Amino acid sequence: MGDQLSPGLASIVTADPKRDRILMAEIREEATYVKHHKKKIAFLFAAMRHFAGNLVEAGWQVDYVQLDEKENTHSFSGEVERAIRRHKPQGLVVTEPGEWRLRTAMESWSKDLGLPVDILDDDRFLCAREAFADWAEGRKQLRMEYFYREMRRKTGLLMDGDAPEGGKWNFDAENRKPAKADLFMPRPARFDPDDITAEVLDLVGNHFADHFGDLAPFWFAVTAEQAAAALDHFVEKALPFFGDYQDAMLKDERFLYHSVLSIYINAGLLDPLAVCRRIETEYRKGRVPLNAAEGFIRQIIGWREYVRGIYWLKMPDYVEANFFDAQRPLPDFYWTAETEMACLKAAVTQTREEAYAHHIQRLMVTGNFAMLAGVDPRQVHEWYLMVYADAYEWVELPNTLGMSQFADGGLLGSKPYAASGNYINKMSDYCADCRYDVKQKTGDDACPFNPLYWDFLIRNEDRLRGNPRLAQVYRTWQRMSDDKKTDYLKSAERILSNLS
Ligand code: FAD
Ligand code: DLZ
Ligand code: SF4
Repeated sequence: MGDQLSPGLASIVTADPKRDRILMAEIREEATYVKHHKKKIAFLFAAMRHFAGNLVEAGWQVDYVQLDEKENTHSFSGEVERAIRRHKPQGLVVTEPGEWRLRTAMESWSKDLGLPVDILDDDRFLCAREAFADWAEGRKQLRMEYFYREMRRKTGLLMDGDAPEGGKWNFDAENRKPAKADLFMPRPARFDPDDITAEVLDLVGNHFADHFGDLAPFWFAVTAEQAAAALDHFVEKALPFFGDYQDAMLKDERFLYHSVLSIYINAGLLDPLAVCRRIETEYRKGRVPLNAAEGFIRQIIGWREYVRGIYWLKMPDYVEANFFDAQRPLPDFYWTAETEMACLKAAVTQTREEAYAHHIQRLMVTGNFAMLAGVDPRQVHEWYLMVYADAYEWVELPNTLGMSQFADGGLLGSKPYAASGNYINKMSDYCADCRYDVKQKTGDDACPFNPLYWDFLIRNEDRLRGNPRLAQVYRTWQRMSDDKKTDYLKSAERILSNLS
C-alpha cells in the first residue's frame, strides 16, 4: 500500500523474489473516500511508482496497476481478486494496514477469496498494538509521558545507563521561545520532479481537478534516497534550533525549524527508529543540544507511537467521539481561506499550497478555532485527513479528535487546548497584520478568539468545571462583572452567527 514503501516491510522480507509476486495498485477509492489534497495523491503515486521501479531493479516480480489502466477496479479487494485470477497463488501475505476500515476488509479476504491470508504486524512501529494494549491495561490515565519513558528504556535512546541523558526525561520547558523572522532561516530540501513524477502530476491534475489544494510547485522527495537527503538537510540546518522554537509561528516562515519529514516517515521512505538513532548520534557528537535531540526523539518514539496505540485501542468507536456534542458545520474558510483572521488565513493558505502546516498551526490555530466555535469533530477530522500530505487515519484521528478537539473527553490530554488570541500573539507575528485587535476583548474589532474562548468555556461549563486544571480559569470568569460577561457572550454570539 501507498504508505508501506519500505524495503524492510514485514511482507517483503518474508517473501522470496523467485517464488512470490508483489502487487501494488493506484486506487481511486483510496484517493476519494475522502477527497485527498492533490499534492498528497501525487506524492503517493509518484513515490509508489519509484518504489515499484526499485523493486523490479532488485529482482522482484511486481504487478503495478496504474490509475488509468482500463481493467483497474479501483478497490483493494477488486485488485487482489484480479491478481488472484492472473496468478492463482497459494496464499496472500500482507502487512497490516494503517486504518481500521482496511484492516476489517482484509480480515474477510481469506473467507471471501478462498485462500489463506497472512496479515503480518507492521514492525516499522516500535510498539506493537498488543504491547500498547498491555501497557494501557488497568491504567486510569494514558499519559504520553509515561509511555514515552518506556520507549526510551526499550530503545536505549538518550539513556545514560538506567537514567535519562541529562538527568531529565523531558526538556519541553526550554522549548517555548517565540521566533523572529531571520534571513538565515532554513527551508526544507526541495526536489525537482523527474519524468515519472511529471507524468503523475499530469494524471492527478486530470483526474482529481476538483480536489482541494495546489499541485504545483511540487517539491517533495519521492524516493528513499531523496528522503535521506531531506533528513541530512534538516539535521544540518534546522535541528539545532528545533527545540527552542518548536511552538513558534511566523507569517512568512511556513516551516520554521520543523523537519517536514512526517510525509516521508509515514509513507515508509524513512525508518522512524533509524531517524531517531541519527538524531542521537548528532547529540552524542556534540553537534546539537540535548533539548533539540530529546524534543525531536520524543515526537517520534513518544507521540507518534502513542497516538497509534490509542487509535487501535479505541477504534472503531473512537471516530464517533463528540464530548462537547459540537454540531456546527466546518466554516467555508477552511477551504477558501477567505477570512479576515490573519492567523487562520495564513494557515489555510499554506495548507492549500503546501499540503503542510506545522504542529502549532494545526493545534492552536485551525484546531483551536474549530473547538472554540463548536464545529462537529467528525468534520474537523475529515478536513485534516484530506488536506495534509502526512495524514493517515491512525495518526491524524487521535491528534485531531483527541489532542486538538478534546472530543474524547480527555483520554489524550488533561485539558482542552483552548486559547484566546493572547497565546497566538505571544507565539507568532500574525496579529500585527490582522484586521482584528488582539488586545480588544469584545466588540466588532476584537480578536474573535477572545470572546470565543470564554463562550466555549461557559457553553461547556458542566463538562469542564470539575477539571482541576481549569479551576483558576473559571474563578477568573466568576470575578468578572456581569456587564463584561454579557459583552463576551454577545460578541461570541455575533461571530458565530456570521460563520458560514
Ligand atoms: P516536526 O515538528 O519536525 O516533528 C518531527 C516528527 O515527529 C514528525 O515528522 C512526526 O513524525 C513526529 N510527530 C510530531 N508530533 C507528532 C504527533 N502529535 N503525532 C504523531 N507524530 C508526531 N502528524 C502526522 O504525521 N499526520 C497527521 O495526519 C497529523 N495530523 C495532525 C492533526 C492535528 C489536529 C494535530 C494537532 C497534529 C497532527 N499531526 C499529524 C502531528 C504533527 O502536527 C505533525 O506530525 C507534524 O506537524 C509534521 O510536521 P514535521 O514533520 O515538520 O514535524
Ligand atoms: C492515501 C492513499 C491514496 C490516496 N491512494 C492510494 C493508492 O492508490 N494505493 C494504495 O495502495 N494506497 C493509497 N493510499 C494509502 C492508503 O490509503 C493507506 O494504506 C491507508 O490509508 C492505510 O494507512
Ligand atoms: Fe488571529 Fe486574533 Fe491575532 Fe487576528 S488578532 S491574527 S484573529 S489571534
